[in-house]
Amino acid sequence: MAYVRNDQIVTVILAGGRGSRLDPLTRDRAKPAVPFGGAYRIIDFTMSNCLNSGLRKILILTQYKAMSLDRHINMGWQKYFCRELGEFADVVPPQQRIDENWYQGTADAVYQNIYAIEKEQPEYVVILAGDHIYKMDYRKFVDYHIERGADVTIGVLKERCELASRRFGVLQVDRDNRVIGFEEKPEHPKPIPGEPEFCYASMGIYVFPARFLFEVLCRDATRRGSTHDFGRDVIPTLIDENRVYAYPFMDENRKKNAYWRDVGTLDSYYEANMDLVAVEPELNLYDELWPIRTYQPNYPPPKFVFADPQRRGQALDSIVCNGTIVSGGTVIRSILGHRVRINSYAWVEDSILFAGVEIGRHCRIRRAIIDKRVRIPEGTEIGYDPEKDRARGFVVTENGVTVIAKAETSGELWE
Ligand code: ADQ
Ligand code: ADP
Repeated sequence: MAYVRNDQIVTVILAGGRGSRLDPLTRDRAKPAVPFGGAYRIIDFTMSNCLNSGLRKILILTQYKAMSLDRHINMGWQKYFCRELGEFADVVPPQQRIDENWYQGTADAVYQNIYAIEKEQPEYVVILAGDHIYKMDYRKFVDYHIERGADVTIGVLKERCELASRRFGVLQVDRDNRVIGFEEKPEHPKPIPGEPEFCYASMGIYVFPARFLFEVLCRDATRRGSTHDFGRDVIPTLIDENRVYAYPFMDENRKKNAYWRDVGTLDSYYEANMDLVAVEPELNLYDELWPIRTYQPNYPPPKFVFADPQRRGQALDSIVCNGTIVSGGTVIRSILGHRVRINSYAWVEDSILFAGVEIGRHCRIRRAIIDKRVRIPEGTEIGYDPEKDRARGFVVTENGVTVIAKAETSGELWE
C-alpha cells in the first residue's frame, strides 16, 4: 500500500446546514455551533477527531448564521494549527452567491471551494459533517480507502431499518464491502440479507482521491436536474461504474457499531446529551487517549453551597461547568453549562441548561432544554404540563422535552 502522509490529505467539514429541526436552538446559530454536553459545541467532536487523527488541513464550509461558529473556531481551535507547517482550520463562507446567497447542495459547497482544496495539492480529500457526535480515527478510514484502491469510500453503520427510513442514505454491499446499491433516505430501506431488521446506513462522510473528486464535482456541476448533493446526486451515479466501498464504523473491541449520533432533531440532541450523564457513558469524555477539546472560557471552578439540611446545594449524575454555583438546590441527571445559577429549594432533573441560565428559588424543572442566559422566575414549573409549556410559547417535542429559546440580552426574563 502506498504510504500517504497526513499533510497530503485535505479535510472538508460541511458545517452549513440550517438545522431547522433543532429550532429554537438554531434560531441564531448554525447547528454545528449549538452547545453540547455543557462545555462543548457540536462541531468540537469532529474537530477533535481531526486533530486526534492527525488531519491538520481543514476547511470548514459554512453558510447559515455562522457568526457564533466562526468565533468558536477562531477562539478555540486556531491555536492548534501551525500555518508555517502548512496546517490550518479555516472557516470559509459561501464563495459564489446563488439565489439568496445559499450554496445549493453539499457537493456544490465543496465544488465552490475547489480552488482552496487544489491549492494544497492533496492526494486525498476527506469530507465530514459538522453535526455528528462520535469519536472516530479518520486515518483508519483513509487507510482502508487506500488499501482498496477505491474511488470513494463511505463511512457506514448498521442501523435498524425503521430508524433509517427517510433519514439516512441506505446502501447494499457485496462480500468485500463494495457498494452495489445506494438510495438516499428511502422510505423502505433495503435490509441486509439474512438480517431483515437492519440495513447499512451512510454516515454522510466520504474519502475521495482528490483528482477523482474534482472530476466528479465538475461533471455534477453541469449535469441538468442535479441538486448538487452528495447523497442525492453524486454517490448514486458512481455505484455502477466506479469502485465505491463501505467502511463499517465498528467498535473493534466489542465487535459492534461504534457510538455515533446524528443530532439532527431536538429529541436526538436531547438523548445524546443525556447519554453523557449515564453512569457508564458509551461516549467517554474522560478518555485521555482521545481528548475532546473545545474553547474553554476562563471562569472559576463550580461551587456547591450546603446552606442547611433543607437546602443542600448538590448535583448528582450530572455534568457541571466552570462558573456555575449550585446554591441550596438539587440537580439530578442534568448538564449545566458555564455560569449557571441554581437557587435554594429548586429541583432540576433530566435537563440541559446552557451558559448563564438562572433557576429561581422553588422552581421545578424536568426534561427541559433551556438556552443561554434565560432566567426562570421563582416558583416556576417546567416540564410537568406540556399544554401549559406550549401556551407559554415554549417548544415541546414529540418525546415531551420542553425547549426554551435563548434570551436576547443578558438578564432578560421570559414572562
Ligand atoms: P443529511 O445529513 O440529511 O444526510 P445534508 O442535509 O445534506 O444531509 O447535510 C450534510 C452535512 O452538510 C450537514 O453537516 C449539514 O450541516 C451540511 N450542509 C448541508 N448543506 C450545506 C451547504 N450547502 N454548505 C455547507 N454545509 C452544508 C447526509 C447524507 C446521508 C447520510 C446522512 C448521515 O446525504 O446519506 O445518511 O448525512 O447523517
Ligand atoms: P451563542 O449562543 O451561539 O454562543 P452568542 O450569544 O455568543 O451565540 O452570540 C452569537 C454571535 O453574535 C456571536 O458570534 C457574538 O459574537 C455575536 N454577538 C452577540 N452579541 C453581540 C452584540 N451585542 N454585538 C455584536 N455581536 C454580538
